[in-house]
Amino acid sequence: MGVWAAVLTGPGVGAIATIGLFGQAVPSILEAVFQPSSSGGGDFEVGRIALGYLVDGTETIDQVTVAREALHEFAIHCHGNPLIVEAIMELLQRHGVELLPAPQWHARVLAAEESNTSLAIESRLALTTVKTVAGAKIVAVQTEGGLGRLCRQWRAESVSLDSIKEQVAEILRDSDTARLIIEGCTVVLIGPPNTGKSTLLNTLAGREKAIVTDIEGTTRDWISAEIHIRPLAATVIDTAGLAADLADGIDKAAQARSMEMLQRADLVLLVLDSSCPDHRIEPGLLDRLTGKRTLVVLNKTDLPERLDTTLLPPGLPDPIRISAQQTTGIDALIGAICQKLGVADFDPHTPVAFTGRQRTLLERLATAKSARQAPAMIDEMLHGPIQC
Ligand SMILES: Nc1nc2c(ncn2[C@@H]2O[C@H](COP(=O)(O)OP(=O)(O)O)[C@@H](O)[C@H]2O)c(=O)[nH]1
Ligand SMILES: [Mg+2]
Repeated sequence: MGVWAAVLTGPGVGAIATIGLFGQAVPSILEAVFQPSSSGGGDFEVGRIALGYLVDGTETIDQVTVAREALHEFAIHCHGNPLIVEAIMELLQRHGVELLPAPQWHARVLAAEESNTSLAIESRLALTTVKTVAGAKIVAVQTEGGLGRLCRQWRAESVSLDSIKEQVAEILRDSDTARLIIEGCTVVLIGPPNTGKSTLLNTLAGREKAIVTDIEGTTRDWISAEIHIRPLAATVIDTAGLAADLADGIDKAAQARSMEMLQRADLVLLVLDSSCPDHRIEPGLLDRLTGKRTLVVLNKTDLPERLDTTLLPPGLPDPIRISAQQTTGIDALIGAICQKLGVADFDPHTPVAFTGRQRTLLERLATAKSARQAPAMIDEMLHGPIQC
């Protein structure tokens, strides 16, 4: 085993930075580069912190603390100037330390602890990027419960391949929903100009983020806000208005980008103006909504309703009535968003795959030709090499 190091704090200037070090040979490297301020400071008992200087020959690089966090795991806390951090990393590299990006370092350190299953390592890593508290809960339970428990049960009870396949199909479906909670989802606001998309984004975000004006086509490009709609973290994207009667070059380009956004959306909110007799939906738009989870939002219900909803194109879901400006109907809209995405009552203990590796293995299980292939795949799920 070599020695691995990574900068564990974020990039840029900070008061302090933390460098993680892992490996059996860390103490001998520290002996060469660390001068403790007090006698006995270089003994490095587990759980102790030593103050001292990192030195490169006769040159002092920085005053630091070194903590031994576990038998082979150390943390150097230095000053946060990126130049100091770089000099320390370069010094360590010259002493044979392998420098890694932080996620890879974490993964290797976790993998070196033999008691960790692959699912446990992936869970610990996913917890560093998860977007919501609800997502953290889902990820955290998959080791002992959820997917981990099921895999162990399949192995211990020699469950039939048919029954495994049935359960896998359900896990894969639930994983799509869980992904929205764990990784966040994208909600795109789309519709003709001036229907109140930017106002709705502002209302959802609770702050002035989008430019709101009554000149048609003001939202020339897209603008987004991260909004916590429990249990979701949604990136809500306000697109340029889509209408057939906007023909100039800039708006054509902005409309093309709106269409791109539409393709990537987990949910589309088609925002219409209830005070306008004509719904003004661009003819081609509905084709592009085919297969997309869509909600129709009738905005400006504080004004007299002049839109005849019976004349809306067929196939659209029942509209949700709101006033983005008066902030009425917003709770119902949020409820409808969660319902539509299937996250409203999602039980965090539901077994789900939360990494590409897990998903690929489940897909292989789902198409396994013979029951003899299953045990190896299940073992790989629990103990196989992880990607990071
Ligand atoms: N009465 C009323 N006006 C609204 C409402 N929502 C937006 N507006 C107004 O409609 C105009 C266009 O709104 P905007 O959000 O820029 O529309 P967008 O082009 O779809 O982004 C602005 O003058 C807004 O103040 C609403 O709920 N009620
Ligand atoms: Mg706008």
